[in-house]
Amino acid sequence: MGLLTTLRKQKLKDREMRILMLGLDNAGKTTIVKHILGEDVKEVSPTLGFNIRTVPWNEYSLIIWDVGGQSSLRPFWRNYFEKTDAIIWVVDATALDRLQDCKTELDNIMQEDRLTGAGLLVLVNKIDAISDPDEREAVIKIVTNKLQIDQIKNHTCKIVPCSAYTGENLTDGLSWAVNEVKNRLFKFS
Ligand code: G3D
Ligand code: MG
Repeated sequence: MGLLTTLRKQKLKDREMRILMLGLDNAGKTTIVKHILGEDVKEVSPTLGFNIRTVPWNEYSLIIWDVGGQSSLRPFWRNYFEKTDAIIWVVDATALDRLQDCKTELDNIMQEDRLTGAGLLVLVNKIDAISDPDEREAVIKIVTNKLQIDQIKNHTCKIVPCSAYTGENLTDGLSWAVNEVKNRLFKFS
């Protein structure tokens, strides 16, 4: 067992998981964290640096790093990679014209050694803005194809449509991420 795995297992014993939330600006990262914490989702302003929020999740504390996604801030993302257990990558379902930019940034993240192994949850947010189920499905397909989710090999990955406004699928998505960390770290026991 590598040193990194040992350290991560120790953290799990401490009942803490570190989750890095990234994605382009305006995707809804901060609003998602607010919803999870039961705060008013209508009051949100652009994240100029980062927010660290602690979310109690069953027997765990999830330490969520919500980092600003403006292009001027993206070079600083690398400062937050260390000790990440899971990555939540947030995509704006209503901004498909930004998917190329989104893919470029995700590709950069996926190549980062310090993030190797961390589970990847892709949240396609603002799905409440699309009422037609067929259209929703089409959007998920477009995002999956454009981001080439199926070709990501060094991370266990799941894509989930969600809404920070309604809370749809947020619990399911986060549960998946937490279980992925638990399963991965404990399979070495
Ligand atoms: P960011 O942290 O990724 O940069 P924010 O994104 O959380 O600041 O949200 C950016 C804008 O998207 C906000 O609108 C916010 O209200 C909106 N938004 C976030 N989540 C959802 C969602 O699930 N559905 C819809 N329809 N909108 C959402 P403003 O108007 O403040 O810019
Ligand atoms: Mg923000």
